[in-house]
Amino acid sequence: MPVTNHQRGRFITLEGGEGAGKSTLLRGLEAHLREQGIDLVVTREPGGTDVGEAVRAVVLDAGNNELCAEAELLLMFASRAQLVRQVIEPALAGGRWVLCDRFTDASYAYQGGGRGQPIARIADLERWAAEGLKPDVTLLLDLPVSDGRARAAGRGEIDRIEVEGDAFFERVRDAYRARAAAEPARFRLLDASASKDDVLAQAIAGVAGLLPEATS
Ligand code: Z5A
Repeated sequence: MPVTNHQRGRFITLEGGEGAGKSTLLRGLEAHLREQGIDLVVTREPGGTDVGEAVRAVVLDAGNNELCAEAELLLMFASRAQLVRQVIEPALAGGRWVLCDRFTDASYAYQGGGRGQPIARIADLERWAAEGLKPDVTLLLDLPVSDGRARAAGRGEIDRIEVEGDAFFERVRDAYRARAAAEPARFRLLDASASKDDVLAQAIAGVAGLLPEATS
């Protein structure tokens, strides 16, 4: 029997700049959703599949400093194409929810805003490689760049994207905020400068409308 729209799972993504607290929030939100009885798949980008994790190693390896912006964009979408087809779509079609640490908005913010890749080119890739898949809700952790970088400092090795300067990350933040303003129905703009508990509470409120009791 075909899966109806009603049975389809929900797709939630987490976005934000460096050190905004996505990994921290992901753990808390995953626990909350599981407590609500949600059957959940948790994944990340780039990565989430064997192929995607291999791509992640290439794009984040600080030794690959010759990687051009066009190749970086295509690699992000190569990982995404695999993740959508191998993990996300099958889960959603089977009624499972998916919680993903970053998705296509990150390409608009980093490769579009940060690297200056044409937005129309990213939109083409989104339609083709990501099957036009959009999250039901995107939680954007917004934080001043200097605060995020201070949080991330001292974590150890710096990856190929983290070596960029503040101006790059300001463009990334601007691009994220512009996307949130353009799609207010999908985005929840979270104040990531609040305490960890407060950020989790903001996120729980942000996804509450997706829960079965809220929609029945
Ligand atoms: N990328 C891209 O360019 N294009 C794409 O399409 C995609 C990705 C999908 C890997 O992402 C890189 O890939 C990323 C974008 C690029 N590069 N950068 N920069 P990632 O998500 O794996 O890595 P990340 O963005 O570097 O995440 P992160 O730096 O690990 O940060 P986070 O997960 O947002 O933060 P965290 O680890 O939860 O928290 C950082 C610290 O702050 C930690 O000590 C926490 O305890 C602390 N923290 C967290 N929340 C709080 C609050 N609320 N208050 C105080 N302290 C806090």
